[in-house]
Amino acid sequence: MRTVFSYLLPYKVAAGVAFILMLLELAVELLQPLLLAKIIDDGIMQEDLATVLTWGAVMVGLSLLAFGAGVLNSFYAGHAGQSTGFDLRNAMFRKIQRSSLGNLQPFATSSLMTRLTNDVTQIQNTIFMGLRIMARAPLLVVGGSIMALVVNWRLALFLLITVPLLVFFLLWVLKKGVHIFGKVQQNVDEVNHVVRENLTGLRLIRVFVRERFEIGRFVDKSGTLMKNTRSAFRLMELTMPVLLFLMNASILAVLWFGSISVQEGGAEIGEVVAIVNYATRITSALGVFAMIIMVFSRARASALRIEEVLLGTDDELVGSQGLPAEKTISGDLAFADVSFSYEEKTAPVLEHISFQAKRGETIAVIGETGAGKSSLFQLIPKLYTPTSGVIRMDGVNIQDTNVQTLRKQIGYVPQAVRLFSGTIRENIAWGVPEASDAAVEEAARTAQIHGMIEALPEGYATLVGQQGVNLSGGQKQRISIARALLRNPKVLLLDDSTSALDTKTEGRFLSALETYSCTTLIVTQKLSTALRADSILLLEHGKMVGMGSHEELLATSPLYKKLYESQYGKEA
Ligand code: DUT
Ligand code: MG
Repeated sequence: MRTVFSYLLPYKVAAGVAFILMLLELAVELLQPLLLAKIIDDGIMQEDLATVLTWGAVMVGLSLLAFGAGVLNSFYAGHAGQSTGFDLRNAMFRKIQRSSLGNLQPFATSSLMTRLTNDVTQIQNTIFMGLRIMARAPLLVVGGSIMALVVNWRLALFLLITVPLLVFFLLWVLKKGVHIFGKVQQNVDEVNHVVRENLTGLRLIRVFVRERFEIGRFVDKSGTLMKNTRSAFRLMELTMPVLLFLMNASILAVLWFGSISVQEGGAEIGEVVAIVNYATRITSALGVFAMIIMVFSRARASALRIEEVLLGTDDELVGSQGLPAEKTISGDLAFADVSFSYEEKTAPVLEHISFQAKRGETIAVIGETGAGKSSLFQLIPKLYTPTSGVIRMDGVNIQDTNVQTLRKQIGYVPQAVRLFSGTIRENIAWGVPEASDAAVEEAARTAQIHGMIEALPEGYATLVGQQGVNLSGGQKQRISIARALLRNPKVLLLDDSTSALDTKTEGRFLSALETYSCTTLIVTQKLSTALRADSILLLEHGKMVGMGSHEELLATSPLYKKLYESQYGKEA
């Protein structure tokens, strides 16, 4: 809670002003019954019209003042709430951007989305409500009770028996509410998760005829959300009747004993009216209190979820801040006994990997699916940190290099290609926005996609994605390759990036690539591609089972021999 609400600090002036305005409103509200009593006792009962008019005018004046204060209070409270929410959202987004992938592993994407939107909204609302009414309700209860005592303590005692009872009751509701609303928030997460999975997997779901199952899954999650929200609201609904019943009972008692007192001369009629008036105001304040409980319970659950993200310890950039930011690497890459697992205590996906790739060399990485090829690649731009062993770039442990400097010199084409909304040009120049048209075209040419782009009516200005053309998997792959090449990388990582290219196009691409002097690691299923590399690294179940030229592997590795024979036939 504390971390989240510390984001309110920069807006303490606005919050302070809102709070003072709220106190002003409260003061007027507490004075009203007193004035009412005065008008009745000194004016109406004495048949003194002047007094009625004077105090009536004062009441109207004060009401106008309270109204003005209320409007201004909304303004400042809104400013404080919205600004805090804005800052919180940005802080979380920044944290997510800079956090290492290992650190984000425990969060589902949908859960991060709920935290960035829903949870922040909860906090915004709470701050607004807090400054608008939250403090007013308890103060009104306390202030109202005191004022009632001042007016006529004997009559006020009837009220004062009920108020503590109600406060205890509401505290009990609060305790239950926090628990239930925590659950509700988690349910919202789960519903979002199902929705997200479904929206991204629409085609798959259709083809596998899983609609019914998925609808069932959604209804199930959505039903739990409804059930828990309903019990939360039931709890809240329970409070109002209990509240009204007890307060009405005490108002009856005030009226009963009030009328006796008035007859015996122990109280004035105006005093009775004033106390009843305080009683109704206290009741409505307690009612507001019930609503506040609801908002607060939600805010608490939300704040905890936001803090889970904000208080994540690591920050990729901080770790390498002291290191030289601009240093060109030449591309000598070496793995020394590197092992890696995604999460602690899980089986390693890479074990004791050692190899070297000299600058300008091309290494083909082959291995069955799940062998650890993509994992190996992700260690090089420091997306993950090895569990043990050292990766060196130009002889320097990459853990000791500036992470952004390193990444700027690596061209990475991930296995799952991702384009962003925008034009084709923007997508290719995504890593180098200032690139010239000539450079963009050059990269596209090497990636064997220039011709296809030129053929489009709008060429490089064609929009991709929902508003534009839909590209084939192979086309996206090549745009993604062009994007990596445009950066003129010193190390190029191609993770199965040529899988959708036919042999001829692929051959042309690999030849064009030779003009780039970068160390290239290429994951491929095709031995024809591997044969063009300087050496081949063979992975099996996370272990290196061979490294060398085609001839060397053929002579030493039975697995390689088998692979070769399966693709080229035994007689080869
Ligand atoms: N793995 C995880 N978490 C991840 C990614 C992978 O635990 O975020 C596991 C799954 C697998 C192993 O790591 O058992 C290696 O996966 P990788 O993706 O590195 O395998 P690959 O060689 O790239 O397989 P493919 O050819 O299917 O791309
Ligand atoms: Mg892979």
